[in-house]
Amino acid sequence: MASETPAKRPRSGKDVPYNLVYWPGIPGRGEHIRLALEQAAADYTDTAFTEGGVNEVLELVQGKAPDDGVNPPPCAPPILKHGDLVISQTPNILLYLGPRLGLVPDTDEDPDALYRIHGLALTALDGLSNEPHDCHHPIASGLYYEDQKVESKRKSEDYVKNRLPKFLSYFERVLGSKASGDGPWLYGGVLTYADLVLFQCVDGIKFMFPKAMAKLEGERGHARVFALHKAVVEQPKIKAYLQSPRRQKYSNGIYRYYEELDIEP
Ligand SMILES: N[C@@H](CCC(=O)N[C@@H](CS)C(=O)NCC(=O)O)C(=O)O
Repeated sequence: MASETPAKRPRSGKDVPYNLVYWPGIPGRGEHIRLALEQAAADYTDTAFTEGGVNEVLELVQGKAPDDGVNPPPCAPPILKHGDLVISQTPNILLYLGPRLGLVPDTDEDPDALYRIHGLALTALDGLSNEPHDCHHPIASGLYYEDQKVESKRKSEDYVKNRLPKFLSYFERVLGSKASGDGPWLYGGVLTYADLVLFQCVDGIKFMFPKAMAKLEGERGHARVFALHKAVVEQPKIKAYLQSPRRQKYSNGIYRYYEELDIEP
């Protein structure tokens, strides 16, 4: 009998719940983890909704925990705790969860798929999450938006005109490639965590730059990308999640709405 790969091995007992540690009040990068857990109907807790949850975030990012001789202190949330494992970095957490939650093809049958899918998730996070964040914080993450408004406008103009269409066109190309397979998904004809990441990025940018996104959607040059967004919304578990109070409103996180940055491309 083939032994289980580390990616699928239960940590300590099959039903160990996942604990997402993230700031309360914004979807933020934690949302990528929530969507994966929700699509898999996984048993999880979320510090955004637990009493004193913010203290758990602070203890971890201030290095007071985990002081267990194994897990290094994380720098920033999202952080995932699963049994005795504590890991951070959004794509790293998704790499861990993907095979466990059935959000990648079987890693025994197609061991390379994980890295292909992960590359797509990393690219979406680069161009459609990190860059939008820098549109309202182009000078310093530690400064207020109000202290970098002029530069934010310049950055957003370039983003909307050049970078956003570039990344949407890239994903349109991926979705039109043979590797995408049948159906609306990025890889192999099945929904993976990369699809959920791209959905969340597109969704956030629709909130942040509605004029640009309406124009790009209307031009039909990125029809497959917008169809993927719609197909994710229509997944029954995601649909229920999006209508639940667990889905937080966009506010002062990565995707923010500032009228002066809502630029026509
Ligand atoms: N590359 C990291 C970035 C983590 C990150 O910047 N987290 C934000 C919240 S979304 C944070 O709290 N950052 C604190 C800081 O950078 O000082 C990831 O993808 O998880």
